[in-house]
Amino acid sequence: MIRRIDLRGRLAAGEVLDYRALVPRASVDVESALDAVRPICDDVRHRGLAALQELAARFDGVHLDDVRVPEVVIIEALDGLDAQVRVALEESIARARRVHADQRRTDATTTVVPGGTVTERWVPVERVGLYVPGGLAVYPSSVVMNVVPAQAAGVQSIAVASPPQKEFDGRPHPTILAACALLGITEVYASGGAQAVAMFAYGLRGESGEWTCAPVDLVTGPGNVYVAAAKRLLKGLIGIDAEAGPTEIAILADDSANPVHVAADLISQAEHDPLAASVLVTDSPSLADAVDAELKRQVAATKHVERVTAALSGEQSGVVLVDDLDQGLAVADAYAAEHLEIQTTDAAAVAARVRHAGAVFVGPWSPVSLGDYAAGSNHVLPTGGCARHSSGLSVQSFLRGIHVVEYDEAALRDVAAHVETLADAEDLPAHGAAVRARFAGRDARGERA
Ligand code: HSO
Ligand code: ZN
Repeated sequence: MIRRIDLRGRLAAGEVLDYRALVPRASVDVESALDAVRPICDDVRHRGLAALQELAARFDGVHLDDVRVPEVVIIEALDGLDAQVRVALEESIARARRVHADQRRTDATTTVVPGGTVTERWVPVERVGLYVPGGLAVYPSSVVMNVVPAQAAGVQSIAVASPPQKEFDGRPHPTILAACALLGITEVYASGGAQAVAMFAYGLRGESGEWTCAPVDLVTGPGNVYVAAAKRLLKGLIGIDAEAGPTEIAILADDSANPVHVAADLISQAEHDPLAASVLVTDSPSLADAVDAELKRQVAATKHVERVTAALSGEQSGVVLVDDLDQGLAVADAYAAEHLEIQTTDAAAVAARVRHAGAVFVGPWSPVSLGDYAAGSNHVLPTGGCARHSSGLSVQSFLRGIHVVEYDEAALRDVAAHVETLADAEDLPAHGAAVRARFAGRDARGERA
């Protein structure tokens, strides 16, 4: 069901291995979704609610009177929330808040020279739009993972959008609304896909021109390829977190790993999407065989068997056999998985050597599902190899660092010649003149700091 890539012996045979090209990887073509998304974004920009209504009818099969979910509907969703789900969500929120509170940044002032300071001030983004996908599953946990860091960063205005659901009167799923209520979010829109991102970016006006949804500064949250394409298209007008792709799990395991757990974890993320990627990297052929057998057994019994089978048998999934853990780490780093589990002896030491991963899950008691819901960590993570250059969602995603520069006269005088020299070197003499102008008159009058 899952393909094998056997790298054993190839280094010894003198081959130069390009691990990035060898690891399985889904090809998600955001670029080609741009053509479909462009007219949708334009339509929302120019026709507002009428466009959103037509798009909701076309893509979600619902008639929308209004996109804004009344506050009372959000609050009432809490009454309908299963008591156990509520307790679990509250625990998830509490843990995430603990972790994200520690990510807050304090302003730092550097005295560069006596009389010359640079302060880095951390200022939250003013207004954000958080996207919560609908589609194959319902994700109240993603409400938590988006809202908690935004709130911890001090964002004042937070709006949530999630696709309208046919079976719920064109409103987002009630569990999504209930999660919003638990987090104190009262601005929610029944809008999904590219059109939701466009609504956030351009804003939405009512009949008399007032904002129904004021434009946001930043859009975050996972979504399908159309959401990613809309983010790419509108980036610049708005900030974005990342273009999320299908979820990925990589597991680096040795002989000590339990094949039952490894198979279960591979299946857990395959359950998200037929395009999800599950990759096992191991130096143990016997573990690989045992995992194969376990996958057969467990997949037969899993609920979303079609999705899981499609994901595991897709070109994006595979078992990579390596010579040793060093090569395993090189493969894992080249893959730069959204989630990387380390199931080896001395897992913490192996994990400490990982350079590229969205999040690392260490040892037998830290499965990815824990992080998805209740570890306290964030589950909005870089996919598609973006972990090489990007981080998951955090408080930092919602902050901007502003440099505040303050020099006194003596400190400026002290460095003036260097500024002039560099300005001349760049053939920008007016830059140097702007500094000199401050001293010319004073020097002539014999004034000095
Ligand atoms: N594994 C997903 C997040 C998620 N899982 C939500 C369950 N619900 C992407 O990190
Ligand atoms: Zn998951």
